[in-house]
Amino acid sequence: MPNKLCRVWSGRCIALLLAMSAAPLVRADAVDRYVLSRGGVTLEVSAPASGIVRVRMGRGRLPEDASWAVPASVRRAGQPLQLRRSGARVELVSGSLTARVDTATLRVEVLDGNGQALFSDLSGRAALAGTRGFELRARLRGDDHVFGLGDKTGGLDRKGGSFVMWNSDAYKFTQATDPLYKSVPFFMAVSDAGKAWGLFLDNPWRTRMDFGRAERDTLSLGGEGGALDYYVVGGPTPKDVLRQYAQLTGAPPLMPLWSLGFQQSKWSYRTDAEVRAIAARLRSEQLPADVIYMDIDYQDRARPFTVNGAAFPDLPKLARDLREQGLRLVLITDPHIANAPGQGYAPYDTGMARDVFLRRPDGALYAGDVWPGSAVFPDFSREPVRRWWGDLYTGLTNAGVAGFWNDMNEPAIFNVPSKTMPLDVVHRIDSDDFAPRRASHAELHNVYGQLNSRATFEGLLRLQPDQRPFVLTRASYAGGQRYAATWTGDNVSSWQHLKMGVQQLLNLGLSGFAYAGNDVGGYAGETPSPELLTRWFQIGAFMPLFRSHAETHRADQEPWVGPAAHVAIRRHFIAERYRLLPYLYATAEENSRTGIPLLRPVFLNFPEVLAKGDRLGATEDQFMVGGDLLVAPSPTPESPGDYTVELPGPGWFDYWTGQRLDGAKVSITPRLESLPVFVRPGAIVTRQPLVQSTAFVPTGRLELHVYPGADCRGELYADDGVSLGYRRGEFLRQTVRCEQTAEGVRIRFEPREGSGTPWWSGLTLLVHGWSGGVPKAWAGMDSLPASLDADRGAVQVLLPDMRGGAVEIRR
Ligand code: MIG
Repeated sequence: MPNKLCRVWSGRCIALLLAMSAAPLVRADAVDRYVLSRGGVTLEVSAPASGIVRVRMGRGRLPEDASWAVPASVRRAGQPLQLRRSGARVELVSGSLTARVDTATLRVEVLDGNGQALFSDLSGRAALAGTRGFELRARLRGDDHVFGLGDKTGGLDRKGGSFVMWNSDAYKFTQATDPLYKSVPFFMAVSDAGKAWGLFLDNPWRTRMDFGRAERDTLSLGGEGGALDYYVVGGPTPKDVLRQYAQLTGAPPLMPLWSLGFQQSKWSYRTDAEVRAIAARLRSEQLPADVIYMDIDYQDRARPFTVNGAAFPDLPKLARDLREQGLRLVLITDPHIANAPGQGYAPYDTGMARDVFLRRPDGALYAGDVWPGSAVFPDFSREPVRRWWGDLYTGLTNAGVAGFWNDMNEPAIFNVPSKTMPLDVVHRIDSDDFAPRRASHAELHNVYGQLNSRATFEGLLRLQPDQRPFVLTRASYAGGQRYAATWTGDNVSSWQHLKMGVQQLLNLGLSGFAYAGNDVGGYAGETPSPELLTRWFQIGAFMPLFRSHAETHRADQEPWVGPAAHVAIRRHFIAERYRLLPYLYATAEENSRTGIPLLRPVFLNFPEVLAKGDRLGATEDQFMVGGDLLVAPSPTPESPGDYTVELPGPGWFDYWTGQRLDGAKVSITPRLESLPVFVRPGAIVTRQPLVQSTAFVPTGRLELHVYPGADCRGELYADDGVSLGYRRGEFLRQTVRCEQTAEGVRIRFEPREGSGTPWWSGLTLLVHGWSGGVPKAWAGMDSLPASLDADRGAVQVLLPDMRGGAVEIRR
């Protein structure tokens, strides 16, 4: 046997090193991938990017190289591996990572640059000992915390837990419910020292991940079918892991700015008049808002892509009139198409004509009961079907509907114990670089929602090529963040859910899904008390998606419901979100480039907090928005006693007063009207004048709040908020830095990127941390007036729009 086979594939030469190679290699060789067969099992190690190792294993031969999560362009962009051989071991080096393969057992160990094992597989080829699927055990370090896995409940740290990936409609889920709506088989392990690595198991079948629950210090990954195909990423920081995961599965596209505004939803606003009344009330109450949702009851007999003409006689006019008030419509469009032959129902008729619906193994159409009664289901695993689906949006986008909501796409089916379709329903995959083939629903179940939202997203892009699509999906799979935002489904109006929702969104952010929200106020159960609703609005105002929603047949829970004092508090927090939009939007833009989420656990920005013993527990209820704002709600919101907030270090600021705090511990006596928020020393936070909708461009000045400290910086980012112009350079991005000088503070404006023009006429600079003494002198600019804002402990200076240069404030 030759020890190297060279064959041309994708225009490149791939070196295959075979097991029986005779001559041991004496020096490191560069190979594109490494393949070895032992005992009927074939292993492949490759590196799609430096610092990322991919491992595939198959019975006999390797599994099909295709994926719903990792695009072909990424999988095929192999980085060379340096191959070293010593005895029974082969080492493959990719960047700072080394994959060590035991050639007898096919065990794989992945080591970091210091030779420390991150991932140590204990199974090797025995992982495939069963007749199908796999069972892989690996070592889990005792001090590793585990995060990710999407919207699952349980604590922030997944350690000690066991989880199943199986997309499920989980009405009124609890702390103990698993599985939930989404399957994201990706986790990050972070040691007490803040060192992180990650693993993505790319297998859409029903899988299981156990983090030391079944067996101490042991990670086990099990799958019922499909390929053993996983990626190990090496960090070494938690943020690096997220960047690497985004290299594989993509970062969310920059969403339209309006989707960061407040969104009001309800199952269901049933008539044109009711929607108009909601809009009018939002405006008359001065409650800033951007979106009103229409749930299933706008449709004719719950049939997707129809409108009940009696209740909504002129949808285009409704959409236009709302637009004038700065409000956009988002409409639900479920995947279940009414099984309504011969009734002139176009989605059914055109779908049948093109044979888009799923069938049983015997060829009969599969039908299941959902909202329209008997319904049929598009096979989204076929590209032509996704195109057909996308075209169904023509009428609604022409009517002026701005965004779409893909619900029930686990898919959820009524009146069957499994709550979904039979597993032997046949998909006929025709997509990406998959070989066209028949596949069971058992294989496609967990990607059904992802492919449904992909079809919607891609369809909207075809229909409105220069508009950023907004799609909200309930179910998804890894990589689905490229197509849609999500929410955590049917939560309950309870204090426990208010708390749990934070953890769910943090872990969604750590799993690629940066745009996510919980139904504010809670969806199911008893209607929230005024206190619960108010607290939910306060916390919701800092969540990536801020959407109020509730089940049908419940009392109203719009922000104006309840005592006036409560409404005033909710108004204040919604308004604060709108003031903070420049900061939130800059964070969203960063996310679109890096995959780093908007909502972050404290350790993501400050990995060192993990080392402080029980600090993870202490920080579980806290969260950060971007790199600079730390929000610290009560850990026991239902019975508010005093509590202590531990900040990552000293010198932080109170966001609301602007005052610098003394130590790193703050004692809080909860008051209904306040939610403690703190600012990192070194932050530069942008704020804008209050607008009632992102459709109304603010006038006046952009506020730059400077909080002096180490690594002092902030980002200005602006674009038109809705088009893809930013991809053509039509944006404005500018880094602002500050440094403490002998005499005061210098603020430096770096040169601008992009061709965009700002809405602001100038800047209001607020430098916090000044307790007294009006600043004496200015350098860099001539005679600008400075004033002391004693209440906020800040010096305030009005600046022109700064395209570059620096100003200095001297004491
Ligand atoms: O069977 O469309 O999670 O947000 O209001 C319930 C009606 C179907 C479930 C969604 C919920 C939505 C509801 N839907």
